[in-house]
Amino acid sequence: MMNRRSLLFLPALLPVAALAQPAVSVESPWTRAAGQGATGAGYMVLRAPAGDRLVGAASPAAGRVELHTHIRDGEVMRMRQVPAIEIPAGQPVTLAPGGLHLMLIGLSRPLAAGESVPVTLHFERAGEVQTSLAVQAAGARGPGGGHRH
Ligand SMILES: [Cu+2]
Repeated sequence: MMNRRSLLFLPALLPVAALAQPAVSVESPWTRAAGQGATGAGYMVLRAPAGDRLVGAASPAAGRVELHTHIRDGEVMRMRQVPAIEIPAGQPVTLAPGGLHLMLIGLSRPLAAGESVPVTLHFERAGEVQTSLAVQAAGARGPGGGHRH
């Protein structure tokens, strides 16, 4: 009995067009004023219509930038470094005081209210995305800035 050979054809092309559209958006990136050599924190809202992961960040204003979260340890909230921040498809992820944040370690210059700090975000799918953190007053609790009395 002879074997009959059949060729298997792979689907012609994978849909690479999806890679061309903007895969993530960064909204309201901000930080707080801080002194040279201090540690700053970066906050923002991240969206990825198709889902993505933030896997790293860097800034010319900091020695290094880590991804951090807060975890409850008894009655104390502690910061902990995380390897990545998941951004579920179509679901905004908020980096904010008391939760997820970028940690800017070893500021190479003071951050003064009113200026902005360039940051490069590294996403697993979207690649590098440039943003800049608007520097708010030292005690600010949100991206809007200004004092509340
Ligand atoms: Cu931190």
